[in-house]
Amino acid sequence: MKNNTHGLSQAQLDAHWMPFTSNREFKKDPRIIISAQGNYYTDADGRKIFDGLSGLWTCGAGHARPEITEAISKQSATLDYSPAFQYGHTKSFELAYRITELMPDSLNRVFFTGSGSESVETALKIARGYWRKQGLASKTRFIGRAKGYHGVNYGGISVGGLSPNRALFGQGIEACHLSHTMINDNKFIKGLPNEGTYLADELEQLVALHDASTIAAVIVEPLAGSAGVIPPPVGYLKRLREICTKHNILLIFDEVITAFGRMGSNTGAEEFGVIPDLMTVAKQLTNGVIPMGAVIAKQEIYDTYMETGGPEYMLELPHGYTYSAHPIACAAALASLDILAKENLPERVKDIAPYFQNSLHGLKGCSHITDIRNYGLAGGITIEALGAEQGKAEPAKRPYEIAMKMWKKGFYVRYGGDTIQLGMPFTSTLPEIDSLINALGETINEIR
Ligand code: PXG
Ligand code: PLP
Repeated sequence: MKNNTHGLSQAQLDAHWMPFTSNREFKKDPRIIISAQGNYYTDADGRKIFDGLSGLWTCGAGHARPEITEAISKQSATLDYSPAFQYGHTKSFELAYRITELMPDSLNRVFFTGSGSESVETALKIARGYWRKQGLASKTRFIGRAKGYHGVNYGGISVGGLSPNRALFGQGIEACHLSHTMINDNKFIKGLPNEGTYLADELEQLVALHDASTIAAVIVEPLAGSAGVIPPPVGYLKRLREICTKHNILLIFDEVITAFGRMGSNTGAEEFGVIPDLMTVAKQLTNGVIPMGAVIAKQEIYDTYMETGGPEYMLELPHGYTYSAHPIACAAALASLDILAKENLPERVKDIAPYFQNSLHGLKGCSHITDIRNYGLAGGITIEALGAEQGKAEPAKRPYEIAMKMWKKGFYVRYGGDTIQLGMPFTSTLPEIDSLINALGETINEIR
């Protein structure tokens, strides 16, 4: 067996089919992370690497927080697992209540899942069931948005709007899509763009085409993350809300990236002043330490299930995961939300966001950059496709090369499609922002 420098054999490397990874490229020259502390990773060569995406938008409070470590260790020694169905443990109720305190008032019923994808699937099912329970069984269609990312399960890829995530997988569920808001007028705009609010009116056209009697819900990310950070035009989400209310269509905000601080508020709903009927969360809920997600519903939706649930011993919602409300995940989430509150992290994000914004937009003028977008501590840069002039476009090549060079220089940034994404830790210092942005500018200019 051949050993590579990381002590892993080729057979071991080959055995793991890695998610959303170029497996063949990775396994030739693996990027192995050994440990993490605060805002930095240490790799197999002992190098310190700044975490410019907070894990995968997960670890805003920084890595290896002792409060979370302790909570997990205590919980696993006390109650490591508890059957999720028909029996309960105290932490899930404490956590559910704690989450509702961070939500807009009317969102006050929490269903736990194991991830963002499961949260999306759960929200879509709750939405369809809600209408069916009211005798409106034809309301099954979902409306998503181009460039939307809602995880990888069949419901999520159906409402999602990233074609590479759908192309291989055949028939999904009934869904159509609004246009995205990444229009030419909005290039290099700092924060929320003023143009593009009119794009919300496409919802009226889709309702006219399909009829509200066939539509269960609209699902959007308040700020699209995976597509490369697309902040909503001013008034856009409010307009979607008005049209949904007018036509009796549920509005779902997928806040897997935007909830718990990233936008400078507890949620995107709070930050942008628009209240959905259902919200999906995950990632930052446990600071990324343990998988956990949740769907938060308006009480009226929960009450509808209860009122139509039949005899009391019967299930109102035949849905749930083995790991729903896992006790260790609940303990991690409680500790993580404690840190968020104690250290005022959403406020800290709001405080340093203008600095991040100016620093990031200072990259305008570097080679290949065709757009820069930001809000809170999220930033997206579009890179012109290699070979676009010759009609042989390779949109993902330059972002890949940029991210690899950055890794070598000691900075982790995310690349996806034709974009580079930044999701700075909430605990970033201003010099850390400067050094990441400087290295990024230098690196982008080095690329052919
Ligand atoms: N909805 C949204 C809005 C997300 O951002 C999911 C659902 C799915 O969550 P899970 O936990 O099933 O992965 C996500 C996840 C990126 C990146 O590079 C984004 C995500 C995941 C991995 C990478 O932007 N978002
Ligand atoms: N597949 C099989 C055969 C199962 O028994 C279960 C759960 O009991 C599942 C899938 C679903 O797993 P989970 O509840 O972790 O989503």
